Amino acid sequence: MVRLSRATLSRIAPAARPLAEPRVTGVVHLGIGAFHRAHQAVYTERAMAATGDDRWGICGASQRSTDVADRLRPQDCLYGVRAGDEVRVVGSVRDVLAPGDDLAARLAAPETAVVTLTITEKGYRRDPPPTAIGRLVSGLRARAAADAGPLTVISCDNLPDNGATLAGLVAELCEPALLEWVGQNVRFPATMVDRIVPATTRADLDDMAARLGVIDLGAVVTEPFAQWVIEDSFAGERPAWDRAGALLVGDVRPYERMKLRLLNGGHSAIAYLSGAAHVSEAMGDAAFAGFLRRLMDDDLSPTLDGLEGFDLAEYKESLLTRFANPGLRHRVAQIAADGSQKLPQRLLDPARDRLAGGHEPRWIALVVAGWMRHVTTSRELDDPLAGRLRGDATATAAATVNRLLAIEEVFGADLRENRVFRALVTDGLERLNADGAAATLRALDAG
Ligand code: NAI
Ligand code: CS2
Repeated sequence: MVRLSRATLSRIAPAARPLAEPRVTGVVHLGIGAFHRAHQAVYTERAMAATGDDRWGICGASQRSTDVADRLRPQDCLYGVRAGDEVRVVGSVRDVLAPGDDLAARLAAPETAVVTLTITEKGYRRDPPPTAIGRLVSGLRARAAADAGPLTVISCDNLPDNGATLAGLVAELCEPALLEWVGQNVRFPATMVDRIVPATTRADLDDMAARLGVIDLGAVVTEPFAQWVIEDSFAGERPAWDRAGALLVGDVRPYERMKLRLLNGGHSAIAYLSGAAHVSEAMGDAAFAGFLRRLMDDDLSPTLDGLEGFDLAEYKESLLTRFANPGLRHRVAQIAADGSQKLPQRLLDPARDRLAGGHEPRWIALVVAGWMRHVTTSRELDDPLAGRLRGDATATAAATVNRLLAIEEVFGADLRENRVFRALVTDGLERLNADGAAATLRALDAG
């Protein structure tokens, strides 16, 4: 079988061919992983197709490994996206920079008007110095020197206030003159991004080759659903993402909280308590599905506001249906990774909100206990704080809770001091240690 490329596109069914062929590369993307390829790149291609404005080709950059560049470059940066049974080759990515390539020059190019990022939650840590953001700042410096015009920089990672968070980290790395230029020329809109995109497997690549009739080493598999809410605050021009289904709004926060807490918080609950290998299997367990509903209804939904007129009940039902999708082989291990960077916005912020109102967030506390069990018992812990999280798996629940609550980067100083929270997590961990997750959830279900 031949490899996917512009030269072999004619072998592919017309309905699966790219919708657009950009002439100019107006977008630079940092962290060209699976999610970007199935989300922003798809919106951008649809925006070009809807308007005929072909200035929005994407130059991806993957500065930590050459893997994506090695896969996409021989394919002219084309790759297939499968959502359910629908397959299409996406044409918006035009180039992929590998480590060592001149990213700053791309960021300083006048045709670049937008930069997007998916560098994972840990890409925004202050310690060690954030290297992707360091490279972004070098690019901004080059752009200021070249007087190349305004730029909009959009974090598409699952963080609260991702725009302001990124702007703050950039500011910390700028000298005064650059900071002034950034203040006048750069905007950092906030976004809520949503589409479940599991890491591609060998079987996915084989399946894509069978469907397309050509070999595609950049393929991604996702769900039909996609959502993108963007704060309408741009420094200059942008792709017509609104014509591709994105929502441009004044305030992203209500959507972002809802998604991070219900979807991502629900995902983390599956990761630490279901015992399943894949998300959809967890949903087949009635006791677990019941627990998930209680977590959402009792502990997470009451912390959401600003959603007047929005059908939250329907949103939650749709999440349960999306999680149950048997067509997505979404490994819970992928979600369980980097928990120290995910729990705060997904579950600890809502726990704070509930505690402040005098409520006991017991379902959240049980997931936190599940995470504590995970970090103390996993043989291969995938987390930037792994060295500090690992501990004696035979320690008492109280000792483990004490040790982990003291990690301020995760729990702040407030949750460590909160007696109600501490007691709930300790009780949860005692139950999990004594009976295991399945029996604990069954007992709660009955009680
Ligand atoms: P991926 O593993 O395919 O790609 C991750 C990218 O981040 C790679 O380019 C990698 O080089 C880069 N990266 C990893 N660690 C980094 C660090 N410490 N500093 C800078 N860059 C780093 O993952 P995927 O699926 O593309 O997801 C990336 C992020 O996108 C997620 O962490 C999340 O914030 C966001 N996202 C993902 C969704 C999904 O379902 N996969 C959906 C919604 C958002
Ligand atoms: C997941 C998310 O990996 C994880 O932690 O919860 O990446 C999730 O798939 C997306 O946010 C869905 O939009």
